[in-house]
Amino acid sequence: MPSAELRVVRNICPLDCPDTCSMRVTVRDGVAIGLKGDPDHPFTRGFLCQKMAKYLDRVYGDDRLMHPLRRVGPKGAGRFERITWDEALASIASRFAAIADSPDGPQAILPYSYYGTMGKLQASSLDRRFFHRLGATKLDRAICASAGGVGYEYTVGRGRLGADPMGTPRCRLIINWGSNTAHTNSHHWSLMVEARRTQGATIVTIDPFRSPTARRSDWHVAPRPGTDAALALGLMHVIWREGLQDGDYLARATVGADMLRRRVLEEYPPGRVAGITGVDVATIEALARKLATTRPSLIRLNYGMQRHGGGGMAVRTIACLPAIVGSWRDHGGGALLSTSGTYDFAMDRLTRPDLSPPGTRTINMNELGRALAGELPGPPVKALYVYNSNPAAVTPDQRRVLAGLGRDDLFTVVHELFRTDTADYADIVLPATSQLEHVDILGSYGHHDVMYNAPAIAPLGECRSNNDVFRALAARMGFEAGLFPDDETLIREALHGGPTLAGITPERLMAEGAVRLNIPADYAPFADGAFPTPSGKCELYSERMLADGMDPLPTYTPPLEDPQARPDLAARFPIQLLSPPREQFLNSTFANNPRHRAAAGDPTIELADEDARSRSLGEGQWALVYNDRGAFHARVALTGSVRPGVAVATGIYWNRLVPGGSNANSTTSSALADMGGGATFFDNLVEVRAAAAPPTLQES
Ligand SMILES: Nc1nc2c(c(=O)[nH]1)N[C@H]1C(S)=C(S)[C@@H](COP(=O)(O)OP(=O)(O)OC[C@H]3O[C@@H](n4cnc5c(=O)[nH]c(N)nc54)[C@H](O)[C@@H]3O)O[C@H]1N2
Ligand SMILES: Nc1nc2c(c(=O)[nH]1)N[C@H]1C(S)=C(S)[C@@H](COP(=O)(O)OP(=O)(O)OC[C@H]3O[C@@H](n4cnc5c(=O)[nH]c(N)nc54)[C@H](O)[C@@H]3O)O[C@H]1N2
Ligand code: SF4
Ligand SMILES: [Mo]
Repeated sequence: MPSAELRVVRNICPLDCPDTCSMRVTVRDGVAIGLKGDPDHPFTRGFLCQKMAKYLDRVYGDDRLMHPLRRVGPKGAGRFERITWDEALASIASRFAAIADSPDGPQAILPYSYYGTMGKLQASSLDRRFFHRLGATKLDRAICASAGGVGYEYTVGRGRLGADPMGTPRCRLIINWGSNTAHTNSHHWSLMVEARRTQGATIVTIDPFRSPTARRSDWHVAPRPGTDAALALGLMHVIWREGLQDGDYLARATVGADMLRRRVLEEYPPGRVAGITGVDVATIEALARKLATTRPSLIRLNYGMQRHGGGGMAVRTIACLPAIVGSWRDHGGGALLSTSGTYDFAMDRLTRPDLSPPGTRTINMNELGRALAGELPGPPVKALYVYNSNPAAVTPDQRRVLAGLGRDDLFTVVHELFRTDTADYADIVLPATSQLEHVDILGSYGHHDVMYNAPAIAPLGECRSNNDVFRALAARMGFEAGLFPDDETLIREALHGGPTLAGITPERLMAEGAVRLNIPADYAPFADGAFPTPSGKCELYSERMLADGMDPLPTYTPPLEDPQARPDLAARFPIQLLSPPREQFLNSTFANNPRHRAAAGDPTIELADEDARSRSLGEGQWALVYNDRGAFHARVALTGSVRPGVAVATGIYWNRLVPGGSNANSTTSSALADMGGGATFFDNLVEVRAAAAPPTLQES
């Protein structure tokens, strides 16, 4: 017998990242020994980011959970004993059945998940069916993209449609607006750099933080946090004042152009906008002229400006710009927030919302702390089932989240690959498979391919995929077996969608790995001026917004916690804290991996020199960052990356693994944004002071 059989299997990066890379896994005798970016995939082009390049360390990490566990210590202490799957499933099923039969009913059970994996199967199929069938509370998954998603939809219409990133190399102007593209969307960044090299494109970044992307751009514009709508309205003022608008496109493809023109000319002169945004008049004028006179131009809108009280309106306002300058006309031009709406997956067939009893309540995942404290309407939350997420680290208002997770009367299940901060609070921990160990199909929110993830290796230890667990739990609960079919059936159902999926069969996906949606090579969604809105046009004026109680025209909505809007609060907490992701981590994923942790180092707080000086803080010194919600420790970093009054603490660290035992989410607020119930992580006033070197809670 040959001792070494080598196979190469096509896998897809499952992480919550717009790039959705195609990977090649080399397997010998059932063990993955190599992993690299697929050289044949047009977006991946043979490279993976530094986070995933070492994914095999994670798959085979010593700290992988390998069997089910039951808690033996106090909640949060992370002390467990091994149990069998049979015991684990029996105890979950009996507890769920008891709660469902109690006067509180099944709505006292709350699922909590996000996108630890983006796979259609492992992130949103049998899990949803299971909880819908159970009658559990529904979760509004609004932690990331919902404010901007709603604002964008009001403007350009149903679905998240945007520019084709494959057209980016054609662009001559690229604006990264609230987007740290070089780190958070690195394959798109490489196409931007290609545009600079081949077209002489100018790359602009609009960000209060001199982010790694801003540093590598040709032009960095740094508004005060949460003031992007005002900046966009100022650009419109200059464009109309100087007659630089695309009159033909405006006339045939928009509604409300005259009303918007009047508003910006009257209310948003550059002098006023400079006062709101902190961006000087000359810069506003120069940027407006550049945008209106350069084609093709792309605005890569991302999540930075959404995580503020006025985040929905900010995205809605910026999304008007391409129609005013006519940049939707070009392949690669216009705006790109997400490509996810281009996919016609049969999501309702997969998730079966019809199984959920009418009138079932929904809880916004940003309000987990309030939900666990019993502050929301409806029955108390008696059981929590967490998968694909690490709420103890990622959810705002962390002190309250942890207090809730610590409740002795709460029954918590955590299905995970690792003993996360959240798992420490679980009654039952279940071991999950990695992407190499299960099958899935994926869309993307940064390109336009459908991808097939073939299992490369058998599940390690006793690990089980999300779907395998929900099938087993459904059987224990006596649910109809037909609702919980095998993964192959689910793939077929998912692909039974609309026109962009026509001709994309499981067989084709298995053979080709990745297949572009049924859209033209020079896809430009609104080149013809038709938009999927009620009016069929780009809605600069929106009747729907008026009906929903909002200003129907773009406007500036100040942040909830801004020194101009809340001088009282700013008197005590004068610094606006941004806490965006760090290069080495994907949200809190990888924050436990030794190599990634070493590269990231201790948590930092980047401050303006004068803010540090006035607080007697020096480079590298430990500081306490705090407000009324909580506090965390970080080392002062004087990087020249922020203006006075703004600070940046990149994350997301695990509480257990950082000195002081809490991360930046101990200060963030669970207040919701103006649209979509979105999170407001970056709308956060804090104060900073010197602190003694804090102890780390646990080393592992
Ligand atoms: N390396 C890495 N990549 C990731 C992730 C990760 O954790 N690590 N996370 C993934 C996920 S889930 C997401 S949602 C995306 C997020 O992708 P991005 O949207 O690029 O992410 P952020 O870094 O949160 O925000 C982008 C920038 O917005 C800036 N910003 C903050 N407030 C404002 C504001 O008011 N106005 C403007 N103009 N800018 C502002 C921040 O300083 C930051 O540099 O990235 C994905 N990719
Ligand atoms: N302060 C601050 N907070 C933030 C953000 C920020 O920028 N600043 N970003 C926010 C954003 S954009 C997002 S999207 C959220 C992300 O929040 P989360 O979705 O909670 O993201 P992660 O921290 O990556 O946690 C995902 C977990 O899923 C697990 N997992 C992976 N695959 C599987 C699987 O197949 N099965 C199971 N059961 N588990 C699996 C991983 O091990 C990991 O622990 O965080 C938000 N929190
Ligand atoms: S995290 Fe993003 S860039 Fe990195 S390998 Fe995954 S999809 Fe690609
Ligand atoms: Mo996200």
